[in-house]
Amino acid sequence: MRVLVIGAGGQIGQALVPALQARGDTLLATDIRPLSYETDTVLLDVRDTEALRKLLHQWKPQEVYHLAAFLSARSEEQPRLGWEVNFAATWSVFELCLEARVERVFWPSSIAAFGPHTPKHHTPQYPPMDPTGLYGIAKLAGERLAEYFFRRYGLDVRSVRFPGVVGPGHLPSGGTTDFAVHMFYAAAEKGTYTVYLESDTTLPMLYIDDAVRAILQLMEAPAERITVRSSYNIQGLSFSPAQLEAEIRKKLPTFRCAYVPDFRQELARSWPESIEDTPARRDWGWQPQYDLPALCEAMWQSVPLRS
Ligand code: NAD
Ligand code: AKB
Repeated sequence: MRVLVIGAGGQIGQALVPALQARGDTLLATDIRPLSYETDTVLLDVRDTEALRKLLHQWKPQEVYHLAAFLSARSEEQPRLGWEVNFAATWSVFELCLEARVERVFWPSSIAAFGPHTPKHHTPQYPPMDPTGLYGIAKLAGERLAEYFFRRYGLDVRSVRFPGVVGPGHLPSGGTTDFAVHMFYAAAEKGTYTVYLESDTTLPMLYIDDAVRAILQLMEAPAERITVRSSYNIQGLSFSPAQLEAEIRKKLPTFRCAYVPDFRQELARSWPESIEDTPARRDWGWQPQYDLPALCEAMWQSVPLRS
């Protein structure tokens, strides 16, 4: 399989690229900045339509994984750029993939596409969606665009609404769920951490290995099994900052958090606490493997502890 990964330098890209390589794919990675790991790379701004067109026609990928994004907090700081990267560039990617006869496209949405009127618990696949943040607005528009490109042009776009992704080796930035990675590193390095959310803000989360498995399973499923052409709900686990703090304390008993909420609290409170994911389980066999103790155990295998 010839594959192009756009936005390969981020939290999900740096875990997905080795998984695609392990599958035997011939891969080209692109990002706007140099990657922190070794792989064949072309530097490219996804908003540069002509450069992307040229690359697609030269590389001729069968699959494209479009991961370039401005996450939720960063999109609040620079809303126009957030729209350009998260929505306008996604339009170009879909259009150019169609033109270059790409067989399958993966593009992730987010739990940020939900909003204050979305049911908070066991959020169904098709609830009311009224995102308040620019990132969520762009994700919801992107979901509609994905379905439109499939129905109107037959472009095989596949998508999941990722919860907050937690994994080692990459300190995420610009998101609202970043605390769940940062807390491990701060606990190991300093023994304290200041959380920018209220302690009881429960959010859906997903361990990185589950996230990568979801992408691979969805992309490998036969097209006729895919009944959701906007974006599939997937649930991993749910926890609040206080629950994560308590779990970390089992390893580091003196660890303490302070809670100083900022603007990200409003975004987090508008998102669901848990997700109902029957269509993903039924259509392509989604089944998460990590609960909170398993996630923490996996993180402690990689996060260096102070001696
Ligand atoms: P990230 O912020 O870690 O990585 C995004 C990458 O996009 C970065 O390497 C960045 O350099 C690149 N990028 C930004 N602007 C670009 C541009 N103009 N041109 C080319 N590249 C550009 O994000 P991630 O966590 O790896 O997320 C990947 C995808 O998954 C995104 O669509 C994101 O919205 C989605 N998602 C992530 C999470 C999560 O918790 N990580 C949750 C829900 C959805
Ligand atoms: C963010 O917090 O912005 C992302 C997401 C949930 O999409 N991690």
